[in-house]
Amino acid sequence: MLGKFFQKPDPEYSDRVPPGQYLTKGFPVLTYGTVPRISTDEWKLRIWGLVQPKTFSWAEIMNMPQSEFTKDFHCVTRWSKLDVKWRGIKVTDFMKNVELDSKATHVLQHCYGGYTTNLTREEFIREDNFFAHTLFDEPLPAEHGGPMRTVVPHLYAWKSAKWIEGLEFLDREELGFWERNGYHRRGEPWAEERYSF
Ligand SMILES: Nc1nc2c(c(=O)[nH]1)N[C@H]1C(S)=C(S)[C@@H](COP(=O)(O)O)O[C@H]1N2
Ligand SMILES: [Mo]
Repeated sequence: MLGKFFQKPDPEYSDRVPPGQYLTKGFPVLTYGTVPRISTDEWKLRIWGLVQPKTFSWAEIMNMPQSEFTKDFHCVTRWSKLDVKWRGIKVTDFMKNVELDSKATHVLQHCYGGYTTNLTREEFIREDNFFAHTLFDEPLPAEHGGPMRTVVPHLYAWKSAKWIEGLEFLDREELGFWERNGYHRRGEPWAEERYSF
C-alpha cells in the first residue's frame, strides 16, 4: 500500500505520526457493515444508564456552542491523516446539559447500525473530544459518519463513533464491537495500544 497514497512521514511531521503509522493524503473510509443513511430530522441522541435519561434532537444539539477543530486522525490499520478540519460540539459543552451520576465510570457509545465502542469517563469527557457534523467545511458525508459522529483524537480512530445515536453510562467497563474482537480496551496510538493480545 505504500507509494502513491501512503507515505513515510517527512521529518517535519514525524513527531506527529505515532510509531508504526503512515501518512495518507486522502481520507480512507473504514466501516464495518453498511453505511446507515440518517437524515437530520430522524437523527436523535439518547443517553441512558447512570445519568438522567434524555433524548436530544438535531436542533437541540445544534443550539449548543459550536467549535472548530483541526486534529490528526490515526487508524489502527496504520494510516494517519494530519490536520483534519471539523466543526461541531465539544463533549465538555454537551455534558453541561447532562446530569451524570457520580457512580458513572465508563461510557459505551452506540451507533446507528449497531456499532459500539467503549471509553472510560475520563477518556470521554475531555476538552479535545467532540461531536462532529462538518468535515472540511462540508456537511459530514454519510460514509464518514454523517450527520453526526464523535471524534476522540487522542485515541485510535475506532473510538470515534460514526452515526452516533446513544451514550450509555456505566459503573463498569463494557467492551464495544472491536474491543470484544481483539482490539485494545483503550487504544492510545503513541503507546501502540493496538490489540488486546
Ligand atoms: N459506527 C461506526 N463507527 C466507526 C466505525 C464503524 O465501522 N462504524 N469504524 C471505526 C474505524 S475502525 C475507524 S478507522 C474510523 C474511520 O472513520 P472514517 O471512515 O471517517 O475514516 O471510524 C470508526 N468509527
Ligand atoms: Mo480503524
